[in-house]
Amino acid sequence: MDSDTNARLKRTAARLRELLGPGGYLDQPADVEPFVVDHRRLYRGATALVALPDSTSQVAELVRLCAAERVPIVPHGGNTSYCGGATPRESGEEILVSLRRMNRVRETDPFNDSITVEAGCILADVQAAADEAGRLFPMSLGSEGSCTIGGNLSTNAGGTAVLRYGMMRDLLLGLEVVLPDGSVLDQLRGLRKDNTGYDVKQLFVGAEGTLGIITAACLRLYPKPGGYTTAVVALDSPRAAVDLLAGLRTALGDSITTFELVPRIALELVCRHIEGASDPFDSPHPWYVLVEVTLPQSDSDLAQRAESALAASIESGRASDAVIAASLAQRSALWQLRESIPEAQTREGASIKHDISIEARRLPDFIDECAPLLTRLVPGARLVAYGHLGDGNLHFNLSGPECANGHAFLERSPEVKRLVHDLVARYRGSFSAEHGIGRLKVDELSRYEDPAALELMRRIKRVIDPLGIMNPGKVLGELQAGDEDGDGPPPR
Ligand code: 2HG
Ligand code: ZN
Repeated sequence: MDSDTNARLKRTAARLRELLGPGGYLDQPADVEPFVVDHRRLYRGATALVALPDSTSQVAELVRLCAAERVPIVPHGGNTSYCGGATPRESGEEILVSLRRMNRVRETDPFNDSITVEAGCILADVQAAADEAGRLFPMSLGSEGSCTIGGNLSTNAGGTAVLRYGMMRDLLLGLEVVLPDGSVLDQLRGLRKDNTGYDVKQLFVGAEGTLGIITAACLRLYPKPGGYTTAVVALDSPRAAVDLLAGLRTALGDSITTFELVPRIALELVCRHIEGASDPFDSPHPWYVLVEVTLPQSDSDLAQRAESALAASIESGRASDAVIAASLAQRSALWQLRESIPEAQTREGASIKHDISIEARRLPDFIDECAPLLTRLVPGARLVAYGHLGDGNLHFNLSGPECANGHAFLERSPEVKRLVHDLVARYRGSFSAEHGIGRLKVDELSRYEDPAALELMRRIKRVIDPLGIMNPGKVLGELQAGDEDGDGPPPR
């Protein structure tokens, strides 16, 4: 860090301590430590100070102070990013802003079916607040006990109920954002219809903190379910899974909320590594899906129709077998088989992760084409392709060969990623369906994104954040003065 940068950083940190007061910041190495290492331990950054503002006006003032000294800011939620999006860089020049003290539910409105919450609210707490009001907030993720609404919005989180309710973007009604100059974008209202020009609030969804700091949001609620029909269905192939989905949708419409693909190897890893997990079937099957149908309070026949539809799929040969949960405990046990796959894969050893999406009906062809190429590239590597088949989104992960050296396997990561992502591009799919770009996938974005879209993104970034202080280096990478059309942020 040069002496000028150091001086500006020190001045800013001193002003922030004054602004935020005791309890409003962390600056001791041991306190800062959990904020500078990402969830997957891919990155270790550094920061002089973690700011803990407790109001939108404090965030605004904080941003103004940083902008005046051109000190970069990294917004931070529950630290569950898969791509290092909330981790400061190694230089220590950035101030980290955690919204964890801004965790109030501002309003629950059952009439409007909406809830207004601050960005630091933990997702599970928002689900609980909605439930208390007799409603459902449907976003559902493995990390829901620690991820925050600000992070969910900033990464446009997906999860296991997208099929029915959409991604975080679809659950958004209104937004409050502190912009990079410290002004506040106030679109915090619960309107269902608003056609007044560009929908600027949506720009901040999926921007991963590179355009501003989301401080509060108004989110959609849904009727509370009357119950669930939850089943694990055994199948011969991903093609059979896609056919099953088509059949179930015809029979049950959009009451299918979850349709998750699980290969045999994932079930084996879960049974091997996760306490209490067991195979629900007597004999092994090559593939499974976890299906959940959400039953409305008003339609008592739907459970029966769901069970008949599953039975019909077995009779017609589309599926081989099915286990339907008969109690809440069984429902949790079936969910555990799916939700603990990431943990089981981590315990198994080194893995290379992909988060791809392709139109769902083409996924089986993709798997058939990609799997043998991967086996040829890394003999012995084990494909653990699982996830949100109903959305066309798979975690196309690779575990190292059994007993292999983890480091040697991970060194193959660039070639493996290239193979998978090149093929995804040929299928006109996405190399990042729900985990975002962060720092990890910056090069992939510039390689695979449509050049016109990429150029628009760069221009938008320059217009909204001309000083380049918001989460620099993430999503679009470094935007230097002289980039492309030469109007990047001025040199510091
Ligand atoms: C999931 O769907 C998460 O379980 C994690 O998105 C995926 O660990 C992964 O690769
Ligand atoms: Zn996922």
